Amino acid sequence: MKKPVKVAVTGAAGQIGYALLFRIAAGDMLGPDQPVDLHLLEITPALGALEGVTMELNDCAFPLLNKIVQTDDPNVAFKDCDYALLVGAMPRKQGMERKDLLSANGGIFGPQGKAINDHASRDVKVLVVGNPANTNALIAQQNAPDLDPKCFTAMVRLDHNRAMSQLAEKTGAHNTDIKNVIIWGNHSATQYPDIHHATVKGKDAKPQVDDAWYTDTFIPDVQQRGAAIIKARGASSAASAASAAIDHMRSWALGTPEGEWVSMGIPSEGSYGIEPGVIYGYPCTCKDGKYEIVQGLEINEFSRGKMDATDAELREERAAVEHLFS
Ligand code: NAX
Repeated sequence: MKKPVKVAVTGAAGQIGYALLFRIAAGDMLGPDQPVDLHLLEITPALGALEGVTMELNDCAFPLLNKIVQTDDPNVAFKDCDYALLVGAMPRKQGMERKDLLSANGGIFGPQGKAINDHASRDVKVLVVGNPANTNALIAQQNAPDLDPKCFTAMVRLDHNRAMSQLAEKTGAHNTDIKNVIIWGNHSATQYPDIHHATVKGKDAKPQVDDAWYTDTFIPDVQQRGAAIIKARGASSAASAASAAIDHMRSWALGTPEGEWVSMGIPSEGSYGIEPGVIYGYPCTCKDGKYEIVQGLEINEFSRGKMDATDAELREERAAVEHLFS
């Protein structure tokens, strides 16, 4: 059996946390031969609820769960951690402007970025789930100057999985027949779900659907799926978000299959004409614990416009939080 790795999860007593922790402990994220220590971070008033979650984790008697640390101190939570899933965030309250939301989250992700900088493993893999995920990841990364910026990623994998599922349903195929969709840009309504390079059962996806369905149904449905879930369930996506977080980390840690890519929100270095620095959804392949952007994809005029629009939103978000960078 391998040596245990340390996995920090913030917002551990929340609804995504409740769907996420048991799967990490069961080995779904890092494999059936990788024991884990769970470092669970919550705000002080939620420590009681966290104790309940911990009791349930213990009651599962998971063979791979080595140890649980519960804390309200980020310095303890991120100590020597190899993986960090930043789920806890400030929810949008009624009447709150996006700008206020961004700043309020800066109060969480700035200090957490600093604690990661000061205490985590030097090649920690950080996934930000808490919204606005891309810009929260940027705030954390900007407060961790001693770490490689590539340690910080944001989750667009739920959108990626939603796109796969909707394309499968439309074409009468199974999810496993769908390869290489892309979510470009922000995890927000400006995200661009792109099927120009996707395949269904090994054949180009785009000619298998009509243009009107692609532009007027598929793209808005993927963009608005979160709102549709809230309307139907009366609560935001939780199990599917947790599942996507597991997928993101598993791909990053264990690799992507040959010839296939996944979508990850990662620091742009200018690929595909995107503003350097913003955390942007790109098609990525992963190998040996590292990710790389898939280069050289042909971008048509339609895609260019959509990719630039979501880039513009991320630049605006960055401008609203720049004062929070260390
Ligand atoms: P919940 O409100 O159920 O749970 C959030 C938890 O975070 C709470 O237990 C809270 O006490 C804790 N928390 C707040 N501030 C904290 C801090 N400073 N340190 C540690 N813990 C803290 O929300 P949940 O449904 O679990 O969603 C969590 C976040 O995921 C939200 O921001 C949500 O918007 C976001 N989502 C992101 C998605 C994505 O694809 N990137 C999709 C799903 C989800 O909407």
